[in-house]
Amino acid sequence: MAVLQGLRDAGVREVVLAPGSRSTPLALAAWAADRAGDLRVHVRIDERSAGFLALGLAMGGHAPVAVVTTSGTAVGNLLPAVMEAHHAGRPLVVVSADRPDHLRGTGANQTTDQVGLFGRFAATTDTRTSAPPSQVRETTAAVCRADAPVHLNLQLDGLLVPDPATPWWPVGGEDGADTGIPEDDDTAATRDRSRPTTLGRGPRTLVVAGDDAGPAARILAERAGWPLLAEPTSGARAGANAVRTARLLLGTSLRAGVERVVVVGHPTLSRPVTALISDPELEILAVRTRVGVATDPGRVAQVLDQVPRVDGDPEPDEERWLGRWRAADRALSAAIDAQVRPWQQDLPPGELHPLAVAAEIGAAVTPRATLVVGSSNPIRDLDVMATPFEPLGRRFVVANRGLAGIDGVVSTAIGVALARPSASRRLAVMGDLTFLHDANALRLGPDEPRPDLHLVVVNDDGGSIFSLLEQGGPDYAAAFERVFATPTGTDLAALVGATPGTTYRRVLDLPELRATLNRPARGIEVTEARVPRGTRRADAAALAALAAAVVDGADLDKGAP
Ligand SMILES: Cc1ncc(C[n+]2csc(CCOP(=O)(O)OP(=O)(O)O)c2C)c(N)n1
Ligand SMILES: [Mg+2]
Repeated sequence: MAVLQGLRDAGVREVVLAPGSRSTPLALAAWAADRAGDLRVHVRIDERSAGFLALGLAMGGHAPVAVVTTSGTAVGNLLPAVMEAHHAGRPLVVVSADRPDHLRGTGANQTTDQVGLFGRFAATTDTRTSAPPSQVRETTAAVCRADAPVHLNLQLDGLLVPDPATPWWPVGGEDGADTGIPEDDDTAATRDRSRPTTLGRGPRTLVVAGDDAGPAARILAERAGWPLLAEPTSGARAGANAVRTARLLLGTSLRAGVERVVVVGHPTLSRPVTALISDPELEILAVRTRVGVATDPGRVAQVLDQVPRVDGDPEPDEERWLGRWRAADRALSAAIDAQVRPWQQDLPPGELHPLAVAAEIGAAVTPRATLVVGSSNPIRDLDVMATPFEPLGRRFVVANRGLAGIDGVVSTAIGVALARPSASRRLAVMGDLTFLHDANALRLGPDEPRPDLHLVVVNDDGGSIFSLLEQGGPDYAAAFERVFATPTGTDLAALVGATPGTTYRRVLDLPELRATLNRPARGIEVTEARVPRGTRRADAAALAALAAAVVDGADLDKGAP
């Protein structure tokens, strides 16, 4: 009970619990706290999923979330979520039950060395629960951090069940300390109060906003009058300076004009952007993310603690620079949309084009909506197809980009949806393998909180991303399907049908997808959109050619001041 009180003191309101024997006192106290309305408990059978559910709850709620497990391999299953939380700066509190330390190394059942299990990703605080409750409570509260995962390992000894005659949680509720954790944007840019660097005028500058960059990147681009290359989960993909097709435009002659780049957040989605921000010929300024690491894969950047400022009005050359990117983006966006339409029409009935699906998903993110995006092609398709939003729409578009794993995305999406009950709609989109990796996330019991969530599976029966890489070329074709694409042929209707309380629908065309997403979800609704996989390479080449043709064929200075 003292542990859970300590968690509550530190601002924890959501606890994810996976069953076990050693964690019995925690489970019963959590159940009682849930009944009292002091904590919300989510029970899961699979610890890997439980870890990512906690991560999603922490992301959506901007507060630390605890995940409680029993001893042994149960704890090890949390490593992927802890790694992601470490790299993305999310407040995850792992509470693992353990045997008393005198039993370690004796071969006692389900006893391993849990201390230091998460290595550098989360430090362990090894705690004897036989200590006075006030001390356990204080230690617990002190361990929780707002910007990183932590591991509390509890040595539990003796009788594990509480006295049935005394309350398992204080009667009459708990007055938890206020965490002071901000409700919304708490990116590194807004947390650091030191003086920002002021950049001079003149160099042709791009602002690159990667994952979790926050609105400060957009505000810089707008104040400075510079083009903004904002990834879908940057929180900055909005306003007139955001360039939808930036990734493709970097493959054209526009790229040669770049002299300076300001990198905010954690961009990971494309090779052209990585090459740009690694270019030693350019002036690169990279702002530290919330985990204190600037994205500087080429080790060429000047690292800044916060988003820089710029004084004065844009020079005429800077205005022309922005005008060119915007004109190119308008023309290329229209050309891509005009190209995707016949691609869609040429498909057999029932198949959708992945870029058309991405455009629909982007359009479905209405103000105050939430969207969780899986790794792999769905987020990259969104990057090319999603029209930048109008600013201040309070959209919440997130992904696990700390390590870009395809594990745990369904759980993360459920967590984010549960943490944002006032969202106008809750959406998730991911590839088929990403969905299958975490299909256990759908298995939740009848008493568990269930979000209303539209979960779209873009099903191309395998991993299409690899076909865009070198190994997708003709030289490796013989091995490709088996060792990279890994089609599974899974019947998603049957899989989802086997999980009570979850509904399945396959959409056969774009209007059906649109209508589905525009209808409020009731519980977790899985929508399957089948898309082709074999056309990826040809489509990517066609888009690159289209970008070159648009930029070379248009007078981009027309209409510029
Ligand atoms: C945990 C984990 N394992 C493996 C990978 C490598 N990986 C990246 S994308 C991908 C395939 C994803 O397939 P799918 O979800 O169907 O998306 P698609 O590429 O087809 O769009 C894999 C295996 C990863 N990112 N994370
Ligand atoms: Mg796939």
